[in-house]
Amino acid sequence: MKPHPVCVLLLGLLVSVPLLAGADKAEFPDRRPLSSWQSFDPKDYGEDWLTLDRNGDGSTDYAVMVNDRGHKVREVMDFNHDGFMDNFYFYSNNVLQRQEIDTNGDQRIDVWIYLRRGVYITMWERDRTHDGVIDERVVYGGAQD
Ligand SMILES: [Ca+2]
Ligand SMILES: [Ca+2]
Repeated sequence: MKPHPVCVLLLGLLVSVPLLAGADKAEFPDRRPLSSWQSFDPKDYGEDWLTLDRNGDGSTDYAVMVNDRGHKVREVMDFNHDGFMDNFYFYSNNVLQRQEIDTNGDQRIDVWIYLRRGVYITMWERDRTHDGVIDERVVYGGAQD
């Protein structure tokens, strides 16, 4: 009996993912420190920031910092409204350069997404085990412009 094509595909994924993660492991940095301004505590976003309580629960869940030209510099969200910031956006000249996400709400970043021209993903990294160490990285090729 021939295996179902979907089973073959799944098996391929199971085999290929650990190989991919293992191959580059030595190149990965041990830890990725937060930027100096980055905080999971909404109370840390002071007068340099415009803050909002979008769902009206009394806790800040959105903060944005703009420069003197009105361009976004940094933007932070408590996306799941658990009282801690979890999505961090890094801008340059109003264009999104990088997004960092705490996907499981343990107040540690576990996904890093790098963009070109604000929309094209050039690379992403992930801490799949939530231990603070990056263990997966995918780099996309393609024409540079
Ligand atoms: Ca949150
Ligand atoms: Ca996390």
